[in-house]
Amino acid sequence: MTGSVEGAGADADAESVPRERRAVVAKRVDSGEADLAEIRQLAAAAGYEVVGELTQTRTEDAAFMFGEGKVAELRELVRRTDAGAVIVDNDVGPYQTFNIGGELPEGVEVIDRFTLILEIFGQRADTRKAQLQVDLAELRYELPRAEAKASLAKRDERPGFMGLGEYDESVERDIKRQISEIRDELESIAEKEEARREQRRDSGFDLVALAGYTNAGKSTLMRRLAAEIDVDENADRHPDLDTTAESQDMLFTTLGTTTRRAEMEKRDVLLTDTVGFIADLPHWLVESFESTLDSVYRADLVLLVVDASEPVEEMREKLVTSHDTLYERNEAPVVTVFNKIDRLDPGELADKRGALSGVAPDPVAVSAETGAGVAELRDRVEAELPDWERERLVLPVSDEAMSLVSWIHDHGHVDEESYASDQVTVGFEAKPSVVARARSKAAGLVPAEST
Ligand SMILES: Nc1nc2c(ncn2[C@@H]2O[C@H](COP(=O)(O)OP(=O)(O)OP(=O)(O)O)[C@@H](O)[C@H]2O)c(=O)[nH]1
Ligand SMILES: [Mg+2]
Repeated sequence: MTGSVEGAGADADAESVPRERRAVVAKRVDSGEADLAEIRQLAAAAGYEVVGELTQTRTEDAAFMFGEGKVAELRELVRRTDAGAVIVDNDVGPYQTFNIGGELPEGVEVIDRFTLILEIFGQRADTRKAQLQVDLAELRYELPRAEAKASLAKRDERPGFMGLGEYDESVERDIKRQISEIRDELESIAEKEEARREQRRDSGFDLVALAGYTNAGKSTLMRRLAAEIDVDENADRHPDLDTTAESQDMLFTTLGTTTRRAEMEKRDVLLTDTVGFIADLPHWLVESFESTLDSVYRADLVLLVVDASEPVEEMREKLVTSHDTLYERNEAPVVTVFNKIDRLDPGELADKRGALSGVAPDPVAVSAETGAGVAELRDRVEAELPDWERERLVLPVSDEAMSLVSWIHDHGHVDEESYASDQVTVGFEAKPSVVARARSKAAGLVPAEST
């Protein structure tokens, strides 16, 4: 214990956070009660300490978002808590942001929900692709603001403002040019990734993707499924497995995509973990991160992970939104996974299954943390993956035939292999494309005596 005698520990802790990281969170709703839980989590994920909060239920004020009395209250709260930022969980327009800022003490920043999410993404962007996506989202956020300024300046006939008009038009052009450059680069990255997916499919892998809201437990489940094969003798063959994506009780822990091998009984599965969904994102932000979700949309099977410890209505809402997002672009089968069942008692789980049977007909219940239900999940993955074809080839004995047999071992599941003096028989199951290639390779083989 550091046994301090000087007053309340909480205050002492708060003092150590720099002012610009001390934030007041605020939210307005038209009716009902404003819920600050998510914006608090987002603020924490971005590294802010929430030192005060304020809510209001009323219709939107065009100038200030909140009522003027409430803005005065906000100013007092900011002063009292010595906050350096106000985080507003509403879609705050550029003028509203400016107006609120004008009422606050000098230097206090006004941040809206989307800017906050962008800030988190910016901090976590650790690949070229993630950085490009963050840049793209920022530019798309700026563009309508630059357009508004340019058209205002153009409308203004006063000669002194003409120069400003030209200036702002060039800013707008510059933003558009940067957007198109970033799009080109993202497209070429996407093409490379698509080629890699195809190559992996050709090698006999099934591609399984984890999807779901942020903090549902995707990364923890990924580690669990990958770890399932990482026992004893396999341990040193996959040294990277225990350093997979990190997990924290925090929104948007994972931003990039991570792919790991997860051997099932027969199938060779590549499991991809990626960025989580979050509610109420504007379309430009979703579109900017679209290609991150390509690995989900182009998978052979999607595991939709839901935090089953949340209230049933929240689960329903997230399931419905996730299904809409997925089915719009994705043709692969979706298996719903109820995660964190270690936090529920069996009765509660049964109730939730029943209540959600319309949106999640046959979910697999697991705890990624304890491993409960994970074996059943692996069986479901194998059952839901697109069917393999059966084939039985009789080959002449030759070096080429031997290398074809080992190719088949690598790309499918061999259950019969017998050798006679002049021929090899190999029976196997594999993806239709692999079977087709094995057949054509076999047709090209010539008996040993004629080579
Ligand atoms: N009790 C319990 N906690 C879990 C379980 N699975 C995950 N968690 C916790 O939930 C939090 C989020 O887990 P992650 O695996 O990071 O979630 P995620 O879906 O990858 O989140 P993002 O990367 O932010 O989208 C962490 O604190 C985990 O320890 C579970 O089965 N039971
Ligand atoms: Mg994650």
